[in-house]
Amino acid sequence: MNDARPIILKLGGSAITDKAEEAKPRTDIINRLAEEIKRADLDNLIVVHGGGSFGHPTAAKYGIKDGYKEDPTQKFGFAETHHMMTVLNGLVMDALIWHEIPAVSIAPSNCFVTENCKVKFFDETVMKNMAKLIFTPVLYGDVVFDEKLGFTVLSGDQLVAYLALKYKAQKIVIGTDTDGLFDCDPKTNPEAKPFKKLNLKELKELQPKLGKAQGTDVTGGMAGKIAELIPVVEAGIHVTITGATKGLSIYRALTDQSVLGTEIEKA
Ligand code: IP8
Repeated sequence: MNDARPIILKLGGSAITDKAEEAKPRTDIINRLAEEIKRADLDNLIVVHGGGSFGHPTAAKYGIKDGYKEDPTQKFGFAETHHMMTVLNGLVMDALIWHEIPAVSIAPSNCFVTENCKVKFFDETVMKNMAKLIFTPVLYGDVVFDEKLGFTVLSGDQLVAYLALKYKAQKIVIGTDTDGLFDCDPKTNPEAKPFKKLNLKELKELQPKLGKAQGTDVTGGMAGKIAELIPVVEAGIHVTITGATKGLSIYRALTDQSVLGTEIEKA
């Protein structure tokens, strides 16, 4: 990587797609996010996006997360899920390129291999060369080959945590479809209370209480996200979770300004 420790931005699948309908992008939001990324003008940014209604329904239909069960239709499911993710990634890339960001996508299925769903191998050659020349790598939740299971799903959240720990990220910004973490689902409960700040201990206590995502989500929704973040927060990396669907929260979070959302720190 270049000398600067990276800032990692996760664009949640629930923000960039409509999870109520299969393969429905929210192109207006994707475009606004690209505008905010351009405006933040960071040369050490890594973008990772989720699967939303592109990756999850196909992955669920063929049981990709739990591995290859000798069912040949699953092989097509693996290929189709990857393809769906490249379609969503293409829309994200369209917006970034339109805003003149030197973004290049890296398909995790081509450079990550897991073992029992955890990253075992990552070929970082391309990533390192991109960092040297200050490109903006764009990764996404994807299907990957797994040394024990044959294949599985590698979530964008696991990628964020892996890259943050590997490259000692300055900070992580997570854009979701809610303004941070709440004590219950704000989309179904108007009484839901937001958490403005959480430390590691509070995050660990909260994790088992968090609900599953709405719509199909093969990688565990908010509870899965927090499980991935715990080692990152333990390593002292600051995490901001904020809304990506409106306002300028992503721009503000990327440029160290206060946002409506949840700030997570070790102590
Ligand atoms: O939305 C999952 O990525 P996530 C991607 O970050 C697939 O959990 C292929 C379902």
